[in-house]
Amino acid sequence: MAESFERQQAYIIESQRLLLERTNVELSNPGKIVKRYLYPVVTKEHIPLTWRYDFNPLTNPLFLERITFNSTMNAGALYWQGKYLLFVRVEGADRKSFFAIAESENGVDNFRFWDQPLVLPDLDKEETNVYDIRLTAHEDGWVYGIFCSEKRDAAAAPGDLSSAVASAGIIRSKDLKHWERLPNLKASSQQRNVVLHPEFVQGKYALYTRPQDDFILAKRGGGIGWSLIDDIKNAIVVEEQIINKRFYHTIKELKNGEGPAPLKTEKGWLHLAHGVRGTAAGLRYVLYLYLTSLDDPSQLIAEPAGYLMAPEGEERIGDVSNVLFSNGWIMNPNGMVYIYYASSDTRMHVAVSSVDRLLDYCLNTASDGLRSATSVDNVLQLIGRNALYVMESGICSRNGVKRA
Ligand code: M1P
Repeated sequence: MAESFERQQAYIIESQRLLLERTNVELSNPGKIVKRYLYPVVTKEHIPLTWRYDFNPLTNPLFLERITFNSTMNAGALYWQGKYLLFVRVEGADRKSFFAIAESENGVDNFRFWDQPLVLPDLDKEETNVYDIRLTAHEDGWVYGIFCSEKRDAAAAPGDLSSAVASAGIIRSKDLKHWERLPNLKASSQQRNVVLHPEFVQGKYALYTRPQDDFILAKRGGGIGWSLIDDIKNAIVVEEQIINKRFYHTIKELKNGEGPAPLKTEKGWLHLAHGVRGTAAGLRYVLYLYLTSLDDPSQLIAEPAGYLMAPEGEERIGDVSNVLFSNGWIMNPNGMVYIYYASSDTRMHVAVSSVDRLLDYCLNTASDGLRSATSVDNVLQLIGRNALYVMESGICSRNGVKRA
């Protein structure tokens, strides 16, 4: 018995050591806007063994897992004291999520969880689940975390154990160790994907919102909203304007949501968001970019047509398949942008780009004309502009095939 315990334990410890120390591999992707990496950066196998196993041979002679986790997904991100931090949504086999911080020196591998999960001040005993936190280092000196706080719909019919209500929970800290919980955001609709803008706007806090009539579907909620907040310690959505709309027959026709807090660049606020459409196989979640004005972050400047990233290969498969979701990215001091995204509600990945590249993409890719005719027109225009260079330079023939 003792021998089996020791062998089992040694094997599990060694397997995890190899996983945590594994070097990630950048995938070559010439001409693409972002570079993906071969391995996910945080999986449920990265979760510390002391959170999962009872190490006492007397109480766990078979060295079996005592607490099982289902996924590590939808992580907020923060660049903190030169390190890349992920506030991972850790979901248990019991379907409940909580937040746990994992850190890496280089942002692409060797993520290690801190000793224990984040313990949120427990304000409301009806709150059943918390997830999808967005971090904002605000100019007021606090680091804010805004997350979805979910509870059963009190108006649900007896026997309906699925209907839920989503609102936005708010915490803040100055050292990431001690967290103050502020009252949840008050709004007239359900809210998910609420994000704090990093600067004051007209002397107020500004929130990106996502009004929704229903727990799952946005319905009359027209897209990503914007609301100025008088008092963050008693945050109320008084007025809300839709700044990034949903459109028929697009990647975001069903719903969309702000990703992480936008990045400030010399050409505007750079936003990452998710767009959702329906398919015969269920909802499809992709990631897209848009740019808003530095003078007025609620004013759209540019939005390339379609998605920046969609599920590829194994990313397509998981608990909720065909989903990419991002609520965390980091712009490091060298202008490199680390996009942390979850695939299919199961594991975390990173894709790396630069501010220059993302701005170039945003400003030089045509916006969505919303019709096939405009899409083909965009292609014709590009062919027309290329004709001169291609013919004169002799690099390749008109259809892009290299000349013999
Ligand atoms: O399952 C996909 C996603 O579904 C929801 O997305 P949204 O907030 O746009 O409605 C969330 O539950 C999210 O966590 C999940 O990844």
